[in-house]
This record gives sequence, structure tokens and C-alpha cells, in this order.
Amino acid sequence: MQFNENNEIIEHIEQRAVLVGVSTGSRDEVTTIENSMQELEELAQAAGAEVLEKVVQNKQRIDATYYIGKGKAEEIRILCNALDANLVIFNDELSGAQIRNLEELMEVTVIDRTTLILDIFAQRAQSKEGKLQVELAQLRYRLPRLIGLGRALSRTGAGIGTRGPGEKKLELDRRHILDRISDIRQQLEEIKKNREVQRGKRRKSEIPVVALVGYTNAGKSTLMNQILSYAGFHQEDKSVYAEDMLFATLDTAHRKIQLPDKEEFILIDTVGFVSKLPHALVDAFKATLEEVQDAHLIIHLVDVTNRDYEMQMKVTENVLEELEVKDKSTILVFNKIDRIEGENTYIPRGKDLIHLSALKGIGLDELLKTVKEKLFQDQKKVALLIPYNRGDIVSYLCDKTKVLSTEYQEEGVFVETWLNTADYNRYISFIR
Ligand SMILES: Nc1nc2c(ncn2[C@@H]2O[C@H](COP(=O)(O)OP(=O)(O)OP(=O)(O)O)[C@@H](O)[C@H]2O)c(=O)[nH]1
Ligand SMILES: [Mg+2]
Repeated sequence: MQFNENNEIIEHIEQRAVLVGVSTGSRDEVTTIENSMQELEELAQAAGAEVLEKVVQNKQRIDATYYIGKGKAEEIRILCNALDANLVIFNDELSGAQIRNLEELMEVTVIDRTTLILDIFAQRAQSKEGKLQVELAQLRYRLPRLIGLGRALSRTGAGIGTRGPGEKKLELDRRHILDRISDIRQQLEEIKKNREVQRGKRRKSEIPVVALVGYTNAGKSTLMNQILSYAGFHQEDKSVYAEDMLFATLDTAHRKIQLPDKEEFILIDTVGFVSKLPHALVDAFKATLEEVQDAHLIIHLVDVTNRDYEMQMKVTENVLEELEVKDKSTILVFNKIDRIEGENTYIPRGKDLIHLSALKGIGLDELLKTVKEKLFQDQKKVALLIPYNRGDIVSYLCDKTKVLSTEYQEEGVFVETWLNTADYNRYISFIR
């Protein structure tokens, strides 16, 4: 839809898109071009576009002017004409100059995968922080492309690539964009301080935290809802939004879960990951995922029905590594097994590896049993003597474990507490 200055709808523009990808044949490509184009199609649909055609060019070297070869670009212009397409979406990031050159040649709006993902985020962000993060990412993406300024970037409106909190600011020049960026950064800093206080409170509350993470559309929100309604505990009113669509969840949600035997933990549902995540969005992701860093346990959910589930696991593991939470206790869960039952597909089984259907509730008992073991049973009572120069360990123990007593002795702080296996191994040299 197109809006005027008073935010009234003036025109409804249907986004009729042709998708374009390049396969360089390089071994570094994380997935096949077909799978990558399939994902691009789902992203385009998530942004509200109708996908008319997908075009792939095999090309070892990227063209500086058009990204694809000029001949191919001309073919696509004819195709767009024939199909009445008004948008071309490229599977990789384009430079400002490439966008301008392609638009001149093809006479339609040209955007890239990054702009598309930013657009989805702009449409869905709910919280004030989420909106600011998206605007920041959009501005950072646009800044080096101002010279090339394509149709989508130079026009305010409501088509893909022009939506969102940043849309009114598009006409601002570089100076204004830089001012706005520093203004947003300041606001985000304030929000972050507030959140630190909240996180501190949660850490102190002693209720363990379990984080659901995984690739977008893996079924995280569905699993959260299933756990909420588990065993006759009618907690459905606290349910979260789950949908067959990439990036259904953009803001982290926390729910307190009470198991039938009254044990409690906090479950957090997080934003899903995607391959080739725009660099500008990585910081935004990290901010929303900070809470994963405080988690006692991570549930990594994988959609095994996806042809590319191994690549998706890798992407997720890489993000977890970036968040420095890779060593945390993790349960790997293969989800949507209801769809592969009877099929001759081999899915590995093993310790801390659970087969599940979040939709049907299959495997939920086993999952919750493992969660319980990890959170509540896998603990050893120990006494530690921590030297005074390791105040960091003492604060960790006070924040994260159920401390029974502390005593200031000559050689250090004597602490009696409960440790899970990971912490036990980490602090074994201080145990008396
Ligand atoms: N068949 C089947 N479908 C499932 C299962 N779990 C989830 N789904 C479906 O998968 C789609 C995505 O589920 P969500 O729970 O929204 O996935 P998510 O991981 O939260 O996705 P994002 O929030 O986008 O990252 C929905 O259509 C669910 O109904 C399952 O066990 N079996
Ligand atoms: Mg979700």
C-alpha cells in the first residue's frame, strides 16, 4: 500500500516479484542455490510479495555493473514486462551503483535479500527497542548506498524496502542520517541500561531460565505453547504467536512454566535465525538474544523436515558461538517428526537428542524429563575456597547458584553451594 503524508492510503500496490540468484559454483556456498532460492521465496512471501518466477544464473565472477551479466539483465527486463512484475529481488547484497544500473535497465524496482529481510523486520517489530534496532539497521545499510540511491531507497512509500520506522527519513541527507544514527544509539543505550536492571532481578530470583533457540520456522513458538498447555495446566492464555512464516517471532517472550510437581522455570522464546543474516541486523539480533546468555539451559530446536536442516543447525550453532554461549548445557531437539513418520529418512538419535512433534505433543514427556534432570537433578553439593583475587567467581556463584553459606576466611571466601555438571567441572580446582 502507498500512503500520503497524512498516512492515508492513496494506492494499493501489489508486489509482483521476480527473484534472481547467482550460483558461483564455489565450495564455500553453505547450501545449494535451489534451497537458497526457495528460502528467498519464503522471505518474499513473508514480506507480502507474490513470487512470479525465479531466475538463476551460473556465473563464476560477479559483474561489477549489474551483478549478473548484462545479457541476463536484459532477459529479466523482458520477463518482467511479460509477467507484469514490478519488483526484482536479488538473493545477495547489491551495491548502490548496481541497484541504480539494474533499475535503469530493467525499469522496475530492484532490492536485495538484505533489504527484504529488513523490510520483514520493519513490518513485524513490536517493541520500542525492536523498532529502533530495525531503523538503525536500515540506516546503516542505506548510508553507503546513498550515491546509488535506487527507486526503493529514494522513495518513501509502503512498498517492500521502503516500509518501517525509517520510511519518513529516507529523504534525509547523509548528515541527517548520521545524526539520527547517533540519536538512536543513545536511546538504545538507555533501554539497555534498563534491561540490565531487569536481567539482574531475574538472575537473583533463582528460578532457572531455559531458552528456546533455532532457525526461523523450526517450531519454537509452537513448542512454547505446547509446554504452556502441558498436562492440564491451562496456561494457553499466555500463548505466543506461531505461524508457518519466516520470522513470525521478533521479540523475545518470557513465560513462567510450572510443572505438575510444582517445579518452576522461565522459558524464553526467541527470534529465529536465518542464513546470510544482514550484517546490519546482527547487532539487533545480539541485543534481543542477550537473555540467552543468562540461560541455564538451551533447547536447540531443528525442523528435520527441511531439506537443509543440517545447514540450519550450523547457522544456529555459529550464532550461539558468537553469543559466547556454546558451552552452555544444550538439548538438541529434532522437531516435526510427525511429518516424517513412515518415511525412510534417517535422523540421528543419542543422548540429549530428542525426537519431538511440538504440534502434536509427541516426545514432550521425554523433553520435559530431560529439562528437569538438567535443571534440578543434575546438581552436586560442594564446598569451595575461592581466593580473594577471584571475586568474579564469587559473584557468579552468588548470582547463579543456590548458595547455602559464605564465610570470609584468611585464604579466601569459603562457599557452600550446589553446582551443575558444567560448573562443577569448571570450578573443580577450587573444591575442598
Ligand atoms: N507438522 C508439524 N508442524 C509443526 C511442528 N511444530 C511447528 N510446526 C509448524 O511450523 C510452523 C512454524 O512454527 P513456529 O512455532 O511459528 O516456528 P518458530 O520457530 O517460532 O518460527 P519463527 O518465530 O519464525 O522463528 C507453524 O506452521 C507450525 O504449525 C510439528 O511438530 N509438526
Ligand atoms: Mg516463533
